[in-house]
Amino acid sequence: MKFLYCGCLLLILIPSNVYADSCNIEVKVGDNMNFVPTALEVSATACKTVTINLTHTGTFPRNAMGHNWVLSTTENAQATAQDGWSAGLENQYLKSGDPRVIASTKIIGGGEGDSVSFNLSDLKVGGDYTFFCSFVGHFAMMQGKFTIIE
Ligand SMILES: [Cu+2]
Repeated sequence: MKFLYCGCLLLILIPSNVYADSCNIEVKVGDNMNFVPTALEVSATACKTVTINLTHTGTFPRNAMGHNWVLSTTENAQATAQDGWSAGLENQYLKSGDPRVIASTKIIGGGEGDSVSFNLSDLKVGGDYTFFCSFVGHFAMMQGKFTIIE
């Protein structure tokens, strides 16, 4: 009797900073100011609705190193974040009812998580969108492209 041994290793290469074709996206933040992954791509054909599951893997509380995940057009992103700074932590550092906000989670601290779902049909394929954190001072570091493909 012969045993066939296959030492083949199947490697599937996926760019580590982009999740394609996923409607349910895990985003990690921590005790420093960055999002993992740093850019997101979703397919409008595959996803009617996108859910962002934001997890804070760090230990600092939300008032010290809190983060949220906010989506707006790239054009509105910086002003939306900066206008949110004065709204305070109790308002998730976003102006109440800000129409520029397409979707947003709560501000979370270490060990916490929050999710947000939104409709892709309201957005444009190929449109210019940016996700960011609206915690005071985080915008410059914590922003990434949100790309919608066919
Ligand atoms: Cu942040």
